[in-house]
Amino acid sequence: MISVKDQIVLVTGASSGIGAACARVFAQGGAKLILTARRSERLQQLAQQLEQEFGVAVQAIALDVSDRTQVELTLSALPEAWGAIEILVNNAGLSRGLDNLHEGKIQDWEEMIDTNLKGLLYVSRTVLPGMVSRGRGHVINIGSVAGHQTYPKGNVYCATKAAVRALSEGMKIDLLGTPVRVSSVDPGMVETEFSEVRFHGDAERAAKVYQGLTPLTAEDIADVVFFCATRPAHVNISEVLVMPTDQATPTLAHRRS
Ligand code: NDP
Ligand code: 8X3
Repeated sequence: MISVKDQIVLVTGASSGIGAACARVFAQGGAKLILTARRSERLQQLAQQLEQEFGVAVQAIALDVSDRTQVELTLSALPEAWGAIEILVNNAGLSRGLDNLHEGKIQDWEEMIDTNLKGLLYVSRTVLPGMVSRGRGHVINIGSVAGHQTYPKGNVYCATKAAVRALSEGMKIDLLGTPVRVSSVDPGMVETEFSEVRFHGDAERAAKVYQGLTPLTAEDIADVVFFCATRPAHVNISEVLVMPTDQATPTLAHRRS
């Protein structure tokens, strides 16, 4: 296992769920954190907590990954001591709606494509050149089981996650010959704000997604991300599919009630 102590780790979408859990696990390991998301108040709170609890330095920066100019300006304006990002966790993402394709809402599609696909690309394109020129770095993309199997009404969300899978593969291929590593961590059901966001704030409908089964927690996924990041330099964990014991495929889950 290699240490992440004093390494600079950038987590996108760190204001909740898997991103916030990743921030915590890297803080516990002594990393220096750059936490980004759109909700800056939440980020500030998390940053304060982690600084107090683990004595690490944290930069909390409001950033909408779907805004290319904002991504480029924000990341290129990092203080000099924070520029050498060693680990990038491309986590920011969302689903919007669960509709038949022929009835889907275009605005939902745009938001998913702009965030899950284009946002990941904008951030990676800005951070990767530094990793290559410094000769060290690791990109960890949060994909999904939805990128492995399309499920009814998941159409565009599944397409964005299939694209993330293809991009992880493409990054690994294009970075061959450099020491930069690329991993994809692909979860099944994780209980976070994900379903509430998907259903545009309908908490009751969101709760039903996890009813009668034991879903994964954000911490379960953060553990796997941390595992990938702490393998020896010659080991690249390329892809990890992590499912709840109660879920076999996106559409096949065991519910007790
Ligand atoms: P949450 O809704 O809890 O967290 C999503 C995070 O992404 C938030 O911090 C949110 O912050 C951020 N985000 C959304 N849009 C943007 C944007 N445009 N710019 C910057 N940040 C953004 O859900 P999860 O933690 O579950 O989701 C994290 C990742 O995990 C996503 O990529 C998701 O697709 C993936 N995933 C989730 C699964 C699940 O079952 N929960 C399963 C498989 C994959 P803010 O709103 O403050 O910007
Ligand atoms: C999130 C898991 O099954 O809702 O990516 O698509 S699922």
